[in-house]
Amino acid sequence: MTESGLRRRSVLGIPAAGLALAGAAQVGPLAARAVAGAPSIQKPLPPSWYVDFGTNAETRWDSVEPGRYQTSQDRLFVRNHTRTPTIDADAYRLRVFGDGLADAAGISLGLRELRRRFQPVEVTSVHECTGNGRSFFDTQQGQKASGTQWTLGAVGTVTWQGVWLRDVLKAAGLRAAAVSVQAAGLDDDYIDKGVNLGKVRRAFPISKALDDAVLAWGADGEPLLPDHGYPLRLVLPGWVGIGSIKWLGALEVSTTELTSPWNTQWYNIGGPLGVNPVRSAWELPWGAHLRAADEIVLTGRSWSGAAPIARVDVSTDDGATWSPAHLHPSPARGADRGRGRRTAGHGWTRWSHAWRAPAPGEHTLLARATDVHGRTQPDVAAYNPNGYFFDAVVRHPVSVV
Ligand SMILES: Nc1nc2c(c(=O)[nH]1)N[C@H]1C(S)=C(S)[C@@H](COP(=O)(O)O)O[C@H]1N2
Ligand SMILES: [Mo]
Repeated sequence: MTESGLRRRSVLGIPAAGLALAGAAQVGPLAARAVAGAPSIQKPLPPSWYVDFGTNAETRWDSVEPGRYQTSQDRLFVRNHTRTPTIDADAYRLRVFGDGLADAAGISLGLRELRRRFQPVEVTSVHECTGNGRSFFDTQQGQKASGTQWTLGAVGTVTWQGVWLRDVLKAAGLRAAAVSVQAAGLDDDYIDKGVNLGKVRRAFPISKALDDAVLAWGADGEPLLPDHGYPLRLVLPGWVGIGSIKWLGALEVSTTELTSPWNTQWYNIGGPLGVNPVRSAWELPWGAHLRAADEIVLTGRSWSGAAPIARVDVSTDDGATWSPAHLHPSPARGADRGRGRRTAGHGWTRWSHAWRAPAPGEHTLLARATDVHGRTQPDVAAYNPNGYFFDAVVRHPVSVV
């Protein structure tokens, strides 16, 4: 556990289990109000499910249940720039404004109004941090990148409930001249090296807003947890996680391109990052000990921000030989209830591989996925100082005992 993780756990002077129970019973906000210097993350982070990075928490791949497709919120990674705020859903308003609307003063909407006025939609999509896999720049490629040293667990597949952003923008008087939308969160201002950069916010093109962006109040049929954006968040399916602004407070719609430090200083490699790359993970601990057998069935998942996965090739001998993994069918994509034109978003693909009579000793497992657009995973990911988009095939060590 990290130092800040320990601090978080000892804030109330009660053991981790006690705090976790209190959090579960009260769904967080009360605990947050009660504690001066409240923890960044409110939900319980059992060590068997999470690696605790203090303000961030990574899902352990070896805790993912092979039979379960979606990631439930209690197991979903958390990435907070600041800390999870406590928001009163009854008083909550979303502001939509800017010169991209017929009346630049715009509108403000409460939750009840959002639910009443707009067609509900349900979208299943991969939800992933841009920096997922960052630690492998260091451990696999020998060049460390700055930022949270995630392995591959800053990802999940979530079925979101909400409304299409395009419906709300149209109701707000969207003009044909609009080109850009900026979403801003209600969490604390972000302070970087003593400089206040204001609300966590990021701009994205109007094309994404009109395509499949969702204003989500639920996940898996439950209200959002405080840590995941309660009462309302933006979801940009397939895009870099930073695009999916939590605790959404405002949407600015503009006829000129909007920008923020989260477009220029971060989440940018020669331009603001958009669609997430292709990645794969084994549902195994790092350095797993596997009992020798005639056949070991290994499981994993692959995903791409752009398109569903078409094939996954696996190697159990450090890349000397490859064979296709067996792909499992994904549940029917949960989109297009209501007025949606087409299936929006897509989740990851589960796969398995029967490893026949592995010899006792050390082995390296590899998995390389290709999506239906032909995008695949390279042997080496392109280095960048902030460690985004580590998409190389990860070399996963195991020992057969
Ligand atoms: N308001 C706000 N929105 C935010 C963030 C944040 O710190 N504040 N973090 C972003 C980043 S970098 C990621 S990867 C996702 C993580 O969403 P999750 O914590 O629900 O998994 O939220 C994004 N939205
Ligand atoms: Mo992120």
